[in-house]
Amino acid sequence: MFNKVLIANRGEIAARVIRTCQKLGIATVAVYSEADQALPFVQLADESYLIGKPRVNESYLNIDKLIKAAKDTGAEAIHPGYGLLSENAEFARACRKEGIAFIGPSADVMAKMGDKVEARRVMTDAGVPVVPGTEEAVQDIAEAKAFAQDYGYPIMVKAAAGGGGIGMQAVYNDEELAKAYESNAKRAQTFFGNGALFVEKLITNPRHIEIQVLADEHGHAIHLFERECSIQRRHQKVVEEAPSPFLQEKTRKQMGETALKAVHALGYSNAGTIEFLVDEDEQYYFIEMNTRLQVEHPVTEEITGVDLVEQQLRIAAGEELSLRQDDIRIQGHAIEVRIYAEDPNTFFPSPGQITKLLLPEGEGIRHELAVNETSQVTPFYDPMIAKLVVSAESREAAIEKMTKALHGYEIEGIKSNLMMLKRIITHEQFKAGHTQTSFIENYYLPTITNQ
Ligand code: MV4
Repeated sequence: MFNKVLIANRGEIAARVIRTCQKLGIATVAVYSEADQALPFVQLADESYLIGKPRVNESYLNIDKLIKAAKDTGAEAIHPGYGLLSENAEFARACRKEGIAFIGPSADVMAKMGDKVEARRVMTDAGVPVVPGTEEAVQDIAEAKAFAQDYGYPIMVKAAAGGGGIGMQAVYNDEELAKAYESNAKRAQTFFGNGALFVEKLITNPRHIEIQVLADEHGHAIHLFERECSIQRRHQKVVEEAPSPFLQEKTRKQMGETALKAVHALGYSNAGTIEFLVDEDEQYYFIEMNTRLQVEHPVTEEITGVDLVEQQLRIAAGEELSLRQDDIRIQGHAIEVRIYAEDPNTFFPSPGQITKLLLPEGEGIRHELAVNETSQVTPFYDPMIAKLVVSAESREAAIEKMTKALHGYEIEGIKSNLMMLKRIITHEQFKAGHTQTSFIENYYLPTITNQ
């Protein structure tokens, strides 16, 4: 096992990774920007290292500075967290070239999964169901139209280099397709430096269900069942839970086995997530693979008892998985909500000085925090300041616990989405398990002024 690990990230996930390192007796290095000096994760680490100005290009996205920090501090491995450089193959390559272990899969697999057309091809070859779509990037509007002619509208235009919904649009006829083609090619070029597009059949009102996997460097892999992440707003997830209230046992089993097929075909190692869209008939289709630890990983930890960060560290250190598939059982139900510093009416980020932070405590309540009661929320980074995770023996009990916890949660000084979260969690449709991706559009009307 490593003696010292550097965390190339910030906020709640940096703190999360540091906690597991401490549990395993691994020394930690936090890197931080000038804007983050006073945040809890910097204090929590054994050593902290200032890497630069607040802007991410001068700090958390600066590969040279991160490698230098690891060398200066003698860190043997880098944990990239999520977001930032976590799925950047060039970063993984740079780390390994310098003899630093990158806690994630091989750079080649990361690059493959980053290309959505390539990912579809790999999955198809492995026998994983993908959404019907073009096998290659389309070369022009005519090719996209030809697909629509063969398969029928509506279809989805997507960027080959895409992610997070950028460069993606549903279209219902030739005219819309022509417009969407031009604008999304441009957007994709701007965001990803690659304007290539492909098209797929539109899956209407799907659920977003993802399978967590762990795979070691010796060819062993297990899955840790699913997370349901359908409740989101503009591709920003808001509520996640495990297990899914929707899946039948038979589908759950099939999806787990499908995910393992994908992992073995890829020669994947470390923690990963296979994302599926699931339609009303429980048909599931691969859409993307995430080659990192995800924001919502705690709900899986809560229902399986597995520390995913510990497994990542062990795998990256070359250990064999000691967990067997039969060891992994779903125990109870877990729900996570993401707490954002944002205006509840406009959904714009709402930075500022926190003046009060009161956290509900109790059995089955877990906090992942980027801030404390004296923190400043700056405008430089993602406005997610905390996650609240509850677990209980059943979904009903978890909803009840979450409702109580949210009512005991107080943040002052900044605006937050706490009110929206309370409304979602107590909504009849949520309680009934009707958690399609259109949930917020359908049921959440932002009429409130503040929490
Ligand atoms: C889709 C889809 C419907 N049909 N693909 C959104 C982000 C990206 N990972 C894929 N996404 C979608 N792809 C086809 N062919 C609907 C979505 C989608 C969505 C997916 C998961 C969670 C929330 C979503 C919200 C809107 C659209």
